[in-house]
Amino acid sequence: MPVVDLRSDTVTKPTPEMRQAMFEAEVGDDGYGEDPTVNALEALAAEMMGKEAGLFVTSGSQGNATAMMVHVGKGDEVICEASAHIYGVETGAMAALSGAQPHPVPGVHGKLTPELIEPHVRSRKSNRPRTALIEVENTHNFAGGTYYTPAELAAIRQFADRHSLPIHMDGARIFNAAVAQNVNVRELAQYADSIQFCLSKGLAAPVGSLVVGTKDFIQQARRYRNMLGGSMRQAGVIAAAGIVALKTMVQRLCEDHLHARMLAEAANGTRLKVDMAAVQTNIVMVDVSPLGMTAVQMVEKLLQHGIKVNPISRDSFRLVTHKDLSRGDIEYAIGVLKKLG
Ligand code: TLP
Repeated sequence: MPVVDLRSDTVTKPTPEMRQAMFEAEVGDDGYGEDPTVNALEALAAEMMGKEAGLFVTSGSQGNATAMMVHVGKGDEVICEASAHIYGVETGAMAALSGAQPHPVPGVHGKLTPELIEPHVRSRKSNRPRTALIEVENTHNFAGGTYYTPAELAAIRQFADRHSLPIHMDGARIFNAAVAQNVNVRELAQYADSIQFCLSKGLAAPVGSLVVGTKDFIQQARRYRNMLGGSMRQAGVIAAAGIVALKTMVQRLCEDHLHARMLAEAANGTRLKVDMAAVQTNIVMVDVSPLGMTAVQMVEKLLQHGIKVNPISRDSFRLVTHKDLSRGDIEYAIGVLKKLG
């Protein structure tokens, strides 16, 4: 029986080219700014995103945490979407590490708009938390991989400027958003002051994320990264894989998007329900409630057929496509979904 791992794109393994680059990487002590491969990765990331500087961090969570520590502090509030990763899945790091509290706002397909945000911007009374940041997630994980268009981001940027609010983008999967819309990633990045994006999801590097922003922002983020124990010394060994990821793994994401659509259409053709409008990149949320069972029960059944997926809520599970799944794997998974659904 084949094993088809649709739990996450985080399960992807490094490519042979990445392993070779890791083997050959020139390294130095990054604590002194002397690792040439880390420096090259940070410069490449900044350049690709159209920002002044970049910082290599251990993970998406550490990237978001350092960005929060720079942007906000005690008594501040961060407007984010109600099912944002930074709010619900990062162990409460925002509050614990920056001192700011999240202010969750339900979006549409995980997306905020100026109209949705406006009522939540606090008045500047002395007994109110200070609205200090808008956070957007692009693509949005738990809304099913939905993306913001450049126009939607431009509208939020205009609103943020009117209220003198910076924007942080959790762009863990920003390249999925760019490839799905056939736009340069800079067109999405230009609307955010800071961006965190992951190398170790669809881009298949073994470890790491980057934070990009102004030179001043990154200088401060570097201090907080140290505070979190994220100074990694000869990190060129892993940064080398990140460079290969950025140079070779972006365009192929469209294959993951096609696979996600194939799975979604197949699931939707059974009693399982998928909101097809939300199927935009490599994530599919599947509602099992018409089967009269819980997501956990369905996940068990799928596992008996070699299909690994994660339950997301009582009624839904998530399928995530990635480069370590072949067309044959997807076709096998479709067969199982049709059989069980
Ligand atoms: N997402 C993981 C799990 O944590 C759920 C996954 O399997 O999808 N922002 C977004 C939008 C993410 O999806 C994730 C990870 C992160 C941040 C955190 O990245 P890591 O896991 O590198 O800390």
